Parts: sequence; C-alpha cells; structure tokens
Amino acid sequence: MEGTRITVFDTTLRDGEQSPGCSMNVHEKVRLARQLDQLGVDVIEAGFPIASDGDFGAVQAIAAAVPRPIIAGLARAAHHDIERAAKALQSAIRPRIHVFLATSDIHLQHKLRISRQQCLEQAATSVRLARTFCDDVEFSPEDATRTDPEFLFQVLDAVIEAGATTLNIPDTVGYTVPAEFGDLIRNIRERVRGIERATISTHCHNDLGLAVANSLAAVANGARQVECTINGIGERAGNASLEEIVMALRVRADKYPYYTAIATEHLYPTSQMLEEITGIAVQPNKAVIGRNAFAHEAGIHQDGMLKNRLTYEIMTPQSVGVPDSKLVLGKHSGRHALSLRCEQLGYHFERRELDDIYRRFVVLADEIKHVHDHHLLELIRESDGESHRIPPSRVPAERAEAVAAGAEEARRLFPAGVPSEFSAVSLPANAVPDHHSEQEDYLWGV
Ligand SMILES: [Mn+2]
Repeated sequence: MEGTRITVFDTTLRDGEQSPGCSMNVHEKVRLARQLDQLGVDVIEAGFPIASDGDFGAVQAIAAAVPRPIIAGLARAAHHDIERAAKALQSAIRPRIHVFLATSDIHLQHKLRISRQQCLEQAATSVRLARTFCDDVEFSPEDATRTDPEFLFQVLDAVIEAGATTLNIPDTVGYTVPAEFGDLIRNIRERVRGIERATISTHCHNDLGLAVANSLAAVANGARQVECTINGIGERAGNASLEEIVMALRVRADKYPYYTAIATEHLYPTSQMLEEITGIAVQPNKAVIGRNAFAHEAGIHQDGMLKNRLTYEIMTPQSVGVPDSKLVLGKHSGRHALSLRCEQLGYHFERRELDDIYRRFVVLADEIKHVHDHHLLELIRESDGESHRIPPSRVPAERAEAVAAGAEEARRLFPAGVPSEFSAVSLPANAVPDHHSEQEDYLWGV
C-alpha cells in the first residue's frame, strides 16, 4: 500500500447504538465487535460506561473478548465518568479513554452553564485524570464546528499539554461543509501548539448528507483518524459511513494518497450482520453495500455490463464482499443455489451440514417470500457457521483470478494509480452460459 495510513475508529456500538431502534444487548455487541475485528478496524468505541450498567458490561465484555483493536470507552469530562470508563476497560490490552466536553458558546451557555475559562480548566483537568489510568487519551470538543476557532485552539493547546494523544474534531450537529471543515483542520494543524504529538481525528454527522465528504476534506487537510459507523447509523441522520469512506479512499487513491487497514471484502457481511441484529434495513440505494449498489436495471446499462463491466462499474461487488450475481433465493431454490450463496458469503459446508441448513431454509422460505442474505447468515450462525468460514487467504486468490480476466482491459481504460483490484472486471467469456444452464436451480436478474 502506498500513501499515508488512516486510522479507522468505529463507533457503531456507541454513537450508532444511540440511534432510535438500534440498541443492542451485550451478546449482540460482542458478536458485532468480533466482526469489526475481522473487518480490520483500528479502534472500536465499545460504549459509554457511565450511561448504564448494560453499557458498562458491554464495554467490559468487548474489552475481554476482542484483544487486537484499541477499545475505547466514552466519558464526559467528569471524575466519576472517567473512573467508570477506566474500570470498564480494565481487561483491554489497548484501552483508550475518550473524554468529551462541549466548547461552543451555545452549549456552554445553555447546556453546561459554565464560562469559557471553566471549560478550559475542566477539559485539561479531565484529560490529566484520564492519563493517570491510561496512556491513550482522546479528547473531543463537542460542537467544535460551531465553536469560536480561537477558543477551540486554546482548548486544544490545553488538552495536548495535559496529555491528550488524539484530538477529535466533531461536527456534532452535522452543520459544516467540506471546504470550511478542511480549512478548520488545516488551521488546527498550523495553529495549535504541540499538535505534532497528537493525531487529529474527525467525527462527522450526516444532517446535510455531507458526513463522508466532510471527513474526506479533513483527511486531505491533515486528519489521520476518521470516526465512522457501519451503514452510517448514528444520532439523527447518522454518522459518516465507514464503507463509503474506505471505498472512496481505495477507488480514488489517485486523488487521496491514503490507505486504511480495512479488509474490504468484509464490508458487506458486516453491514448485513448489523442489519440482522438491529432489524433496521439499509436503504436499497445506499452506496457500496445497498441492495441496489451493484444492480443494473436499465436495458442500455445491462447491455453495456454484459459486453464489459467497466462500462458501468467503478469497483467490483466482490471487492466489498457482495456476492456477484443478483440471486433471489426462495423456496424454489435448490441446494446448489443455497450452497453457492453460502460460499459467496464466505462459508463452506459439507453435504450433510448443508442438508441441515437446507431443511431450515425451506421452512423459512415457506414463511417469507424471499430469503435475504441476513436471513441466511442467521441460519448459518445457528449451524455453528464460524467453524465453516472460508479462510481469508482464499478470498484474495479468487479475486486475483477475477481481476486477471479483466486486467488487460482495466489497464487500458483506467488511468494509472487506480488499484487494479478495484478496476472493475470483464465478465469471463463463459459466465453467461454457465449461469443460464443453472436457471432451473434459481432465479436471477442481471
Ligand atoms: Mn456523534
């Protein structure tokens, strides 16, 4: 990978969980945290330990169950909050305490009822306290984008001095626009004392549909951590969507010389798992992981796709873990279609085990018309699916094969600098007849 590494901070389990209808129990949170680990996120914000015993327990359980990533716990800038977060993170190998305090006048006057001077002192004192528990301390000036910039720089100076290692700049209310936010990040980089010792982070909300654009503008101006969520869930209109940020950086590496450690082929399975756990459906036209993100309906598009996928695809479905074809599984689907779909989702089953899933699949398909991927993943999970996961090492191999088919074409049509696995691939010459010969086994649309 070339370029600069961007840290991916996932807050699906904290900010995401705060959105209506998205609350999860401890068991579900641990399950999703394990999936986020597979996906390769750098930081998992596991919860807000002071908020409830459930949140405390979830942070504790995730810290114990998922050793690789940094596990963050959120705390207000208050003694009791910080202690509680530290306690929940006790078994984490790489704990992070994330302290926040609002800095905008509107929040200081109407919510906190404290002066700027009190705010400055409280921020520094809290960060100093957090550092007594943990070397990794993140500070967020809540509502940063509506804070007087001069005061914001003062607060950031003070918290760096107090030992903050990450400075997160939240657009709490989703108010900023890309050029303005980019300027703010650049000014922070130029104006805040000791900034070279800390990582600048972003946390953008999507109230104007600009969360991803704002995050990318921040990265282009010096932010090295992005906070985001799976499916873009979060307070109100949600947070910046992890899958969109990651794929924008990968597909447009020519414009954004940055990379993340995300294993992109896990994006779709992770999105599906979240949908299954929360019951909140992803909008069909959602970028990257929506049901229609790789569906081509218009006749002229279909014609182009069949001749060469480069005509209408800027990334392959496989690169984000979306099974290639638009299979519709129903009660008329055979074992072969079921088995194929399982493999496309990353699971391999022997005949006898497949029979078991198939029996339950038919019962389910009788009740509901279409069996979607998240239903199937649920059936797989009930059958101890984790032990049937296809090793990740096979995924790039399959992808390499697919890429090889279209590589020549891709080199011709895409400018240099576009990573080859995302330069979409021609359909192999035999792909269409193959699928057609299996039509009795499943229905499919191009
Ligand atoms: Mn937020």
